[in-house]
Amino acid sequence: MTDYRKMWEDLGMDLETHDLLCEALPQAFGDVYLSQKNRPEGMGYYNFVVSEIHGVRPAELVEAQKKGVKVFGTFCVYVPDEVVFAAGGIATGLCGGSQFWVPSGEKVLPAATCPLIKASVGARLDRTCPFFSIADIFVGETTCDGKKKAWEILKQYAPVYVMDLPQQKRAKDVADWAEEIRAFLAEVEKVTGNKVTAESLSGAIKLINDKRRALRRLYDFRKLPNPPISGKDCLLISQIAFYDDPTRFTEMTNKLCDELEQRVKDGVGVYAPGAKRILFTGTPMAIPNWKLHHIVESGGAAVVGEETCTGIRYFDNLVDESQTTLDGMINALAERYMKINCACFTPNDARVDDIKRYVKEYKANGVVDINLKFCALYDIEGFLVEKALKEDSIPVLGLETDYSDEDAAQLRTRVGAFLEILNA
Ligand code: BJ8
Repeated sequence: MTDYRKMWEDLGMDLETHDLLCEALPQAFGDVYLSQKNRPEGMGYYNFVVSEIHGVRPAELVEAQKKGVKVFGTFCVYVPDEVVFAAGGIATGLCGGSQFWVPSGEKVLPAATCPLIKASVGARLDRTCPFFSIADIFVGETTCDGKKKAWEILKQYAPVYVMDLPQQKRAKDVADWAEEIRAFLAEVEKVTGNKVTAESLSGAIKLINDKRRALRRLYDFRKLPNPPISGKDCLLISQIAFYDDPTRFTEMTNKLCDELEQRVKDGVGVYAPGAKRILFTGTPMAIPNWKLHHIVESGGAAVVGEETCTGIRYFDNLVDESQTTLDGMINALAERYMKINCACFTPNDARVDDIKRYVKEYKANGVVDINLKFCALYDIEGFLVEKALKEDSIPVLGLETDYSDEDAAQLRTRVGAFLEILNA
């Protein structure tokens, strides 16, 4: 294994504290992932990416920076990666999913803030995540109040650019988002020193659409009666999609899908016959937040899909590839991104429709609606989601949690009781 200590030191990281983080991850990954039986061989690539999570990709980013490439750190699936890649930059997702960074985030944020925000800010302040140290600029958005205010704090430590996301979905809002993308493009050109052309943007649209197509292909296997891959493994792949090199990620995911195709032909599935099928809805699960998938799947059920931004919301809907002008492409980007149904929109009936559609497509027996503590958006919208599902006689369990393991036993009990109802 390569020694990355020199790189971490050069990045100004706190090596002592970072060592503690590196010690904990292999144990957690072994317990949750490597303990699974009958995993596809193609998961070897994603195991490797996790085993070198703070090494291999950060080293690539550092090498690219030496050649003048700029790295943009993002926190929301509304930020159009296409624009960054079209300017010869690299976009990398930065949402923090570890409890390890929460205490540091709490030094500058109220404890009553969503763990995703606390961990993301904490990772930067702690100097224990190379991705946060590498990013030349952070790109925030105005999706929720917590994030909006967190950018102002983050700005005291690093350059931050904020995109203003409309909160309704009228034609005027789509046009406003297209304007925001234009302003972002100008900022990206300024930071990178490169011009975005119709040709480069068209290439970047294809690049990111290909990633979406690969993820869609992967998720289609989860619709089968006995999926050839676990929900936990699919979550890991989705999480890695945020920061891996898009070309390599697409290639490796398609390769894995080839293997899954063969597994299906051979009748290989990963679940016991009759395992109940669960669809998750709600807040995103950033790496290494595998908590609820692990609880549900170790309880004997199958997680067959996630209506989250670390799931279907990330890859659903492609950008129209037929546009030939820069303007047309920017409008196509706005159209596609405004189809993401985040709870920050009002009204947001389309999200409820999506969830019902996914229940059918993924043949879910029940829905688990997850909320990260202190996320008012998804918590409040949860009432409408759960009401709509109950009206359609779709069993639903609402859960609220954070990144700590303190509530694991209680969650296990609640999930166990829910599965019993489904099994009855
Ligand atoms: S498009 S879901 S990635 S904002 S940070 S809203 S959990 S209180 S992450 Fe998100 Fe974009 Fe929407 Fe998706 Fe709540 Fe926490 Fe806010 Fe969060």
